[in-house]
Amino acid sequence: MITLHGFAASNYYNLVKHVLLYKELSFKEHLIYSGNDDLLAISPVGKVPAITTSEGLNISESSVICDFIEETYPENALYPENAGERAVVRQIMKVAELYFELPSRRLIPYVFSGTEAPESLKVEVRQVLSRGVIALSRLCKFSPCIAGEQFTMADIYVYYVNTIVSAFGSSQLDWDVLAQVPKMKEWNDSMSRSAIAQKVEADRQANIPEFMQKIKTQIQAVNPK
Ligand SMILES: N[C@@H](CCC(=O)N[C@@H](CS)C(=O)NCC(=O)O)C(=O)O
Repeated sequence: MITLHGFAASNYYNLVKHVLLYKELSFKEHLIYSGNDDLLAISPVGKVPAITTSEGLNISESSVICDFIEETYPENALYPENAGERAVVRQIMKVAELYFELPSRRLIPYVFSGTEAPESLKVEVRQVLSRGVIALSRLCKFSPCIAGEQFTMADIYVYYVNTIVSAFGSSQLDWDVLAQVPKMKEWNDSMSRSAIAQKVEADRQANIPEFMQKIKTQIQAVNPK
């Protein structure tokens, strides 16, 4: 059985969990936070998520884990058969990671510490997000799925990327980023109504108090009063 390591407040953890649930695979969750030294034995950079396969192999990096799951458990396929179509799906995922997720994440420390991000950083983040908006407007189809008719890994991946864009990018920049990509908000809303997304969200909500306590402890350790 697969073990999924990490915590439910993490969007990266949740996207892998969504894939496992979508594929109806049996797995167990091992609650572990980044910063825990035990995580380094499983995940070389000490980040979550990581999985341990039924053969005892440890794998980290969410997109690598997604590919491993798809290749090992091809039922309920999440990539198109055609190589070109598969590349488009992966392109959407990569663009979302580089131009939506990562810039939005740069604002997280300011949100958690309750401080204002420097204007220069906001300008930089806005520029990168703007490139993401243009690229995703060109790449995404939403007809009805993100890459076209077939539900793919990109639907799951971008949905969880968008949670970070909304919570940190949009909120800090006072700019509704998702609304800039035509049809993205409607698609996002329909994704959030799926039974799997609702289960993942309920687990996320349940983990938030403990996660916030960890963050508070970390901030106090760096910045004792
Ligand atoms: N590229 C990694 C990023 C994972 C990541 O950043 N996870 C966060 C939690 S959402 C983490 O563990 N952060 C701890 C740290 O940055 O040290 C992936 O795709 O899995």
